Amino acid sequence: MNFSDLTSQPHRRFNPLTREWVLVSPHRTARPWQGQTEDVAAAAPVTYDPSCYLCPGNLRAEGVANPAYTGTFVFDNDFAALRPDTPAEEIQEKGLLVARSEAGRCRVVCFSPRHDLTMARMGVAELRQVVDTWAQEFSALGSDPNIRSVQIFENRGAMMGCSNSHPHGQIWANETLPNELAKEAAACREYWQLRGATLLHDYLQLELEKKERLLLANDHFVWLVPFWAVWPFETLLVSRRCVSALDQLRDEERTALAEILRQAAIRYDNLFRTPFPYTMGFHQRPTDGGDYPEFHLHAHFYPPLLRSATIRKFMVGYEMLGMPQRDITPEAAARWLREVPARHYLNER
Ligand code: H2U
Ligand code: ZN
Repeated sequence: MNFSDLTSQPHRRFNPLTREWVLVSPHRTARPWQGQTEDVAAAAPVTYDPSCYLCPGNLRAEGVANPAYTGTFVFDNDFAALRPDTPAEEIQEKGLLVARSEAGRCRVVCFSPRHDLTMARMGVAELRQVVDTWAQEFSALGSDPNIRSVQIFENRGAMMGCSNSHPHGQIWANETLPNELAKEAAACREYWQLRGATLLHDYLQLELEKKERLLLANDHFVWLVPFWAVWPFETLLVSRRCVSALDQLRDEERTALAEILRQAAIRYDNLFRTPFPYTMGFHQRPTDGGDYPEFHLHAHFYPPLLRSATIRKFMVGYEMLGMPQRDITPEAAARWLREVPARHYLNER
């Protein structure tokens, strides 16, 4: 098979981070659509919503009041999925009924006091505060000897299960590595042992040479469509320098991250002129105290929208029983995302 066949022939692509395959069927984009369409929410119109549990000064569900915060604001999730005081216990019957207790902590991070903003419409200075807050949280949670993974993420849009349009993200910190991080950490370690470089460093050099999946780049970060993307407009944000987590980023790198996050969020919103739903999050080194020179900081964006604001991808049928599959090639998605204007559609005049 030749690289030029990738645009026309059904094939599988390998994801070296998870060591799983995705089926790519470029010819299927032509099929008609008579399925479900979605309602996509417009941008929140008000800067302060008295009924929002994240706005400054308001009461949360458990009766605690938020402070009159002016930048970022972080609190322990009132409905935390993981709790620090969970006793250590185990069930094990014939290797078939197996369970273990899991301790941890869940935090909610408000990005801004403004109810109506999103990453795409916040300034670089404000986003820089978000980056600093994430880095601080990673260090503080990660320094707890019972925490081995700090998962920072943002669920955006009701379609992705986000419960509130106030700009916010979550952090789940676990006693053990979640599946995705465990797969990536193992692949990165093996690659490092074999080649003496981080997997994403070498991958980034290839993408910088080939250029066809590149979206945006600044001095410290590159945003691209990974060769093995599953979601229609899935992207990957990679640091140029081999750092294993946000805590290792220097001043100028943190600002560069804020800039590229803002730019990426604008491109996504402009794609279908809608607040673009996605789950995004960082993968960072495990926080078990080990040295992870092979782990390379990156963020994944997983958006569900397929070819307009109202048609979304579901992972059903063959994908539940077999493997993930995609119709638009990563290269076509990259071309489409690159052509989108750099200025947010709500700021047009
Ligand atoms: P999502 O919008 O991604 O669901 O995140 C909101 C989180 O905020 C959610 O995990 C928490 C929910 O448990 N939350 C509180 O901690 N306090 C509240 O008063 C409401 C929601
Ligand atoms: Zn709010």
